[in-house]
Amino acid sequence: MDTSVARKTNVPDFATAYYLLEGLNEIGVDYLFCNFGTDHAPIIDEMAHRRKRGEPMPGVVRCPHENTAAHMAAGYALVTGRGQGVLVHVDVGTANTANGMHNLFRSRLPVLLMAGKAPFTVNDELVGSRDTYVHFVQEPFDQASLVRPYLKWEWTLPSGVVVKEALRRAYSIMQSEPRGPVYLMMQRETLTQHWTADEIRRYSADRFAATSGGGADPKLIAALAERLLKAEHPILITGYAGRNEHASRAIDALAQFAGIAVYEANVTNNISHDSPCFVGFSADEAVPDTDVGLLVDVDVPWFPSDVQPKDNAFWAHIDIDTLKPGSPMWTFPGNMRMQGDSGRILDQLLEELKAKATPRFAEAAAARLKRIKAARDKRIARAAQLAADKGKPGAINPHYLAAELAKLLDDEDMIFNESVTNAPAVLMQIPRRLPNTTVRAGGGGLGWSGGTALGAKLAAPNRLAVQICGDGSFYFGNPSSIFAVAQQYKLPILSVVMDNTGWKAVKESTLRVFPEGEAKSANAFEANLAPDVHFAKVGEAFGAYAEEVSDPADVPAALARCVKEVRGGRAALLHARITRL
Ligand SMILES: Cc1ncc(C[n+]2csc(CCOP(=O)(O)OP(=O)(O)O)c2C)c(N)n1
Ligand SMILES: [Mg+2]
Repeated sequence: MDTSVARKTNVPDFATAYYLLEGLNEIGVDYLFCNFGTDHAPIIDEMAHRRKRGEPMPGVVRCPHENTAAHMAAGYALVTGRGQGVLVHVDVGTANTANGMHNLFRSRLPVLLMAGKAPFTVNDELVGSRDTYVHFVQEPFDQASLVRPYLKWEWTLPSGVVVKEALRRAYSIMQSEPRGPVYLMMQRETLTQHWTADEIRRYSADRFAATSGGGADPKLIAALAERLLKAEHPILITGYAGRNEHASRAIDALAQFAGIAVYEANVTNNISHDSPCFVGFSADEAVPDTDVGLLVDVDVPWFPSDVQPKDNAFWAHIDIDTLKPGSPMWTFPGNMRMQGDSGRILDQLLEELKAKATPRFAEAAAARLKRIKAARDKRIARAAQLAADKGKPGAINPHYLAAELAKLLDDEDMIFNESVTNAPAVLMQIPRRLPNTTVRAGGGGLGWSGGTALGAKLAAPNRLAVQICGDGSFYFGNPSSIFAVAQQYKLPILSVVMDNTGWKAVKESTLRVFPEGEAKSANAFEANLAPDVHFAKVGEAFGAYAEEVSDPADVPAALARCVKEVRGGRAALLHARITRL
């Protein structure tokens, strides 16, 4: 039945799915990362319809697995700052994105997740009624509950007449700070409803803005500047300020002016690793001595089980998300908390400090910079020493492997570091100058680096996107889906698999809790995976260039061949046999 027949008007008349695609284009969704099912028949038909009419709509990237789709949206948002659409199949497809939604939510990355819902009519009352077995079994009571812990907003589209308003609302919420996932569900009968073009209102970006982070109360800034003027051991710890270039520069400028040691804690890189104030990825040695500490955009500045700050230290917490409402527990100190744009707040702080700085302060800051340089030099020497040991055949040293890769990368190239227990080696051996170019997931759901690299590559075709993962993480990432997308959409990424034949993190965790336990006595950590696998063949099955390397002497040439292939337009995979767990 075509409901448009009933309408006697000259105004054009289209299905809701037609306006959905138009609305997505209007809110600035460039891509839909899709895994389709029966729920999408109206959307698929309108995609063809809009294409036939030459009308704009987002590009469609079909992903064999939803994990790829969700993480491609993550990579794209990471590079552009803009959330994209992920379109999946009812409850089952939504369930397959849960790991991705966890990672996006914890990384504060926007995404508009969309899924169909089983049709609500069963007797062909409306276009799109139930017509197949799965429609009767794919309707849970609470579909959104599958991803609700990771959502800022959810809704089921009640009628096509509000489709553009719903999309604008979804977009404003996902793009407002702190950013994150939103979820829109749609039934087939809603998507096939017809509406005339003048019944569908437009909701433009200039009238319906998203909320951004602001500066801080000048009184708090003045009080913090007073503290810093008197500080003897100030430090700054940051986890994700580097998602914003301005904040990265502001941290460096403040640190150099005031002689503050800067540490990074997960998520991304935030300050040039060439900065004289950058001292590494663990503040454990410095925290107990700190008298004035700055926590800037950070989730986990240290592990309280390892280190405790002084009782009388003063901690200022500057964060786009000071409250961490997504976490039942958040334990880190903040004698003063300022929620907002960390770049703007640190600019305010530096201005205030400059106005108040005395010669004595300048002298003390200069003395601190000398101490910081000594700590830096020590760290750099230690990194070189670790990389000098190449390992043995079948047991390549990850430090050496990462250091060799570093030689082949440009400043703009992007690393997605999912090498788990070897992540510190990758961080240490591949120093970066530009912020947000070495990313670790804000979340803990493994299997993210391949999809994220693909999404980043789509957003930044001229930059190399490198996935470095453990063998366990490689499996989690559904690699056949990753390489299929790389081939189909010509998205050449480099995948380096650090294979230690299993889950070293699981073994280490057991040893941390039970250093002398039964598992240790029996040398049974339930961590070994199949030892004789050939990951290169997975890449080759999808036309990627692939190599296996186990002799350290072969590492530089193997890496160079892989990088050359990727820069030439073909995905490449290097399966490296590193020191076993
Ligand atoms: C989706 C998911 N499942 C399970 C885990 C638990 N987990 C954390 S680290 C790890 C091992 C990862 O293995 P691999 O990538 O080879 O790194 P390695 O520990 O060997 O360095 C596992 C299974 C997780 N974080 N995410
Ligand atoms: Mg492993």
